[in-house]
Amino acid sequence: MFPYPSGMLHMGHVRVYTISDTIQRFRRMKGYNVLHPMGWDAFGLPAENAAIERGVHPAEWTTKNIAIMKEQMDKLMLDFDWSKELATCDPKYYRWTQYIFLELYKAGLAYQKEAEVNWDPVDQTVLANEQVDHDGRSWRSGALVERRKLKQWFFKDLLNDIELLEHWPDRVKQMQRHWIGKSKGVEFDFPITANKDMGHLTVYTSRPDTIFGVQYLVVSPDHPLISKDTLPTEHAEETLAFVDNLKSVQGKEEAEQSKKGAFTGLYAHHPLTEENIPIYVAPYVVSDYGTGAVMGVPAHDKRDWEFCLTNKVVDELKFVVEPAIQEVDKVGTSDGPFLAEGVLTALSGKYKGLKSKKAKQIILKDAMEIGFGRPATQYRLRDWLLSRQRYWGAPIPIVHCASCKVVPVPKEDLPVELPLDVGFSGRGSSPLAQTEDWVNCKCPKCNGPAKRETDTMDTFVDSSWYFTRFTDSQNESLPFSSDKASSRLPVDVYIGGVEHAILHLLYSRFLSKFFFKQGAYQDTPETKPGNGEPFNVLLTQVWDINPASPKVKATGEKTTVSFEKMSKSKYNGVDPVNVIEKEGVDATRLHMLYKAPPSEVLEWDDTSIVGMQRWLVKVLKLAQSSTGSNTTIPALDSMTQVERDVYRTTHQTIKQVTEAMTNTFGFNTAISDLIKLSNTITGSNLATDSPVYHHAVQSLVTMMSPMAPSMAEESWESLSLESSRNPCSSVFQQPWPTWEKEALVKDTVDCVIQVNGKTRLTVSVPAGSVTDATQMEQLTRATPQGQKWLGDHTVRRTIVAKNGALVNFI
Ligand code: ANZ
Ligand code: ZN
Repeated sequence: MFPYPSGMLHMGHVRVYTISDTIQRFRRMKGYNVLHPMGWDAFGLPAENAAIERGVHPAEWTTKNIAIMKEQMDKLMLDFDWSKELATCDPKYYRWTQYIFLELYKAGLAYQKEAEVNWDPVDQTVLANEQVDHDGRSWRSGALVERRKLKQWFFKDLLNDIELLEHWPDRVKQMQRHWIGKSKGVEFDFPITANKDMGHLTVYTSRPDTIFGVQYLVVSPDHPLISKDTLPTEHAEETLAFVDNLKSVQGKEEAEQSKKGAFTGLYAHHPLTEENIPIYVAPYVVSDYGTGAVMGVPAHDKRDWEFCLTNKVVDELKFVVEPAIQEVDKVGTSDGPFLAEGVLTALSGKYKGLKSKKAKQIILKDAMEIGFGRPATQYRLRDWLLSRQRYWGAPIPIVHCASCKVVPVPKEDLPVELPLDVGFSGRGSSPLAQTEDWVNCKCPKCNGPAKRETDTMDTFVDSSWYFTRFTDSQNESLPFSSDKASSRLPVDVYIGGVEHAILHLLYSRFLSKFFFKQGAYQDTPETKPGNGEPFNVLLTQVWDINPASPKVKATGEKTTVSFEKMSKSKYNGVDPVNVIEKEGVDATRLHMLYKAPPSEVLEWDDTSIVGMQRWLVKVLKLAQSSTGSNTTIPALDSMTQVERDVYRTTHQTIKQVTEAMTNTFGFNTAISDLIKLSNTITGSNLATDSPVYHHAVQSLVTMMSPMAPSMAEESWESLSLESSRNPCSSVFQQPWPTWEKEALVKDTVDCVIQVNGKTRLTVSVPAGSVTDATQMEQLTRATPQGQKWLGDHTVRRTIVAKNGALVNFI
């Protein structure tokens, strides 16, 4: 995942980029054609804040930050293909983001609708969520922030299809499933009983089996019923005052929390119970889910229960469902609502005794017959609101004309460039809207006077397709060519923080699927370099997810996830550049990879980094000590015992490290295996001019190189000089070492010895001898422990199990 150019890499970046750099160096040495690009998620709020606070132009601020971070990446020895570099704020890039917007518009997937924004009444400006503090006040003016409605742009149909994701981690799929969610239910129409004809109020419910328990109805504060014209005069003032108070963030939060509501003065007729039931308004009902109205069933729904208590709606609750197995004392008490499905009670009239599942079907069928209801499906995912009333983003390529209305900018006129000469006061409408000679334009259709759309796109749009652009980053006639994208996509390994598991990956899937459906690229696995060997989405948990953040309530209520804040708070004070300068780049990289596998939380802590530094020096010394060459490695059966042992460990290590790096991204176990190998070499007393010694050190250095590139290169040079081969060759031009199966064969085996069924000791025995009972007894008696346990007893029977790995003497 590409970074936001904040001006400083944080330790989370260091971790994910070290992982990706390690994988790409490893794969390249294995002969893969790897694309390892980097770019910048360069639009967004902090640049604009810098402009308001310090008077630096966002473009200047961003360019400077990119330069700084690029230098930091170089210091980390991250080997990116800079020829593919892109920045989302570059007109050469956002031209294509605009092009994609127009394609979505053409396909009917981009539309306009009213939605709420945060409004600062003092500065008269729209605020991003990040600019509103915990008390609901503006970051700048300190005014209490209000909610206002604005016409904004949305993308729709963020489809599901999670089941098609083969190689995604289960955890991520589960998170997305929860986020999206599909709800099957029923819409009921309750006729409104008022003297004038007001039609009916439609509610959405997933529990039609509780229809007899409906004791009131509630609409959201934005519901069309809530207006001066519809509300009965004697209630209008009070009700509207209640709704007005919700316009402040604080007022709304408070009312949501306490489930406060107001009576509208209106009633509806319940066609099944024939009762007249009151209609309330409350912010716990949200406007953009279902119909924006619910039927209140306080006996069976938690929120309805709380609402009923807070607002004293009714005295007695109607329990219409009870547990299937009679546990009477648990039902109908004041403990709380009965939430589960069960069996319908006598209060449900002719449906009494039916199980909830059956009752749902029959009640729906009957309701359809009398025109009271119909089946309905709800996706819990709200459409993607992409309008931002900000300057530093890609302008939405739309023109508003008095006669032609909404007109897309013709593709040949793209990019709609951001004007650079604008004012940043932080007050009033966005800088774009205040730049009149930019706003005023000609209608592309009728040539009459028109105005540009002044909203810019959410930066999540920019970052939902950049990986596709990497395959063809210089293309000047299309976002990317179909051939190039098809030959590379989908992305094989995508690495980033798990906090992006939902929004970013969901939006990226949305655009990828759109491209795919449009035929913009094909998935042709047979032509791909990694054919048959699917890679992975790799999400690191650099920090714990703030437990309060990405929780989506069933109602689709607003969630805010603040990534910036989390990364800052966890790593405050740890500047990667300082760490690198103090500890060394290789030690930093190794330490990060060693402390935790990618999927686990890593808290940066440098107390034990000295271990890695010592090991690096040890490897260099080994390389310098080798005076042989690997040209004449003796055949296995003519090696000395010491050579044989070192050779075996070397090949065992090659096998383990290769498998760990290929299959599980287990860099931590790879490092510990490499450390063991270096210990084996040092502890072996093998002559430093032995070709086996050289081979072992060379393999060690080669396998270490993806993780510790500088020390590996230095050690490699030393080895090459000694063996008088081309001293200019780089370790990264070497093929990845392969293991010989025969070299792994052990000439001794550890055998577990039991005496009368109890495990007593292990003995190391020559391979092949273990099936011979007499020899096993001799070998065991020859050890002091064996002496102790067998003593002068006679062995009556010897049982050999597990292919000789376990022997039991009776
Ligand atoms: C009556 C009822 C009785 C409900 C009961 C639940 C339990 P899911 O399953 O997530 O789709 N609901 C519907 N629209 C709403 C809105 N705009 N704002 C807030 N709540 C809304 O949730 C569906 C349930 O969420 C609906 O079923 C409705 O409450 C509520 F024992 O209706 B239920
Ligand atoms: Zn026009």
